[in-house]
Amino acid sequence: MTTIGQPRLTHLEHADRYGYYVQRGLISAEHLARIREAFARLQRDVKPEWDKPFQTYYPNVIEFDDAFADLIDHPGILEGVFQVVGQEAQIYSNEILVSKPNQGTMAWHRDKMSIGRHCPNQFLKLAIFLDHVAVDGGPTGVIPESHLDIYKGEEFYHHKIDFTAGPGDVLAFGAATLHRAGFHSPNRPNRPVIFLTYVPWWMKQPDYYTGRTCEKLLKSASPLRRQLLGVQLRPGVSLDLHTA
Ligand SMILES: O=C(O)CCC(=O)C(=O)O
Repeated sequence: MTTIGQPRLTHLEHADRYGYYVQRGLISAEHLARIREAFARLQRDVKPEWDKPFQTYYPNVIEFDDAFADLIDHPGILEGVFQVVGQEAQIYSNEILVSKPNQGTMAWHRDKMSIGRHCPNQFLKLAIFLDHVAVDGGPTGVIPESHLDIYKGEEFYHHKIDFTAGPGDVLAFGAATLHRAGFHSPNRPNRPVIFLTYVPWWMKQPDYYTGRTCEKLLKSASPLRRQLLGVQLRPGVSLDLHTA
């Protein structure tokens, strides 16, 4: 967004107004190199939960390698998450979705409408990009302002943004924001994206999320990380008293 003298919107203001926000180049080159190495190993050593012609899905990746786990409490990521979700944020899910060349697009959809209907941005999904994603390379798309009327769908489609990402970019959007993976041309490579979803402490984590009981993660976890994993709120954060 261009600034012409006035302050930029905060992540919270951008999410409230448009249903998403963007952080360009947030993840350092050094961290991205670790992530790429871990992702190559993941593909070699782990059977995906599903492998469809258009998409491959690896859940719970933070348990596989610290390169992924170190994203959950990355200060830049938490800056936006704490603004939007609150200081009592915890992880809801964490996965890698690999879009594959398929000559089509995913359908526009909203995630978890039972949450999105009431508190759209309290279910905040972050797409973290490893590589450049071209407009025909399976870009994640969002529709600005589609979170403002959950009873409308198609009416919004022509306002779409196909997010052409750079390495280390983050695109965050709420449960009621229409989104999809866009056109993925046969000439483009597979497109991995790490998705981290954060919710407030009082929201239930799903059964398929297993990080809360992962010994490997818990043994070295800081109080902040224990909170994010869903174990215990960190000292100074209370549901009855928070200042963010
Ligand atoms: O892979 C993408 O870019 C979109 C993924 C998506 O629609 C979802 O996670 O619900």
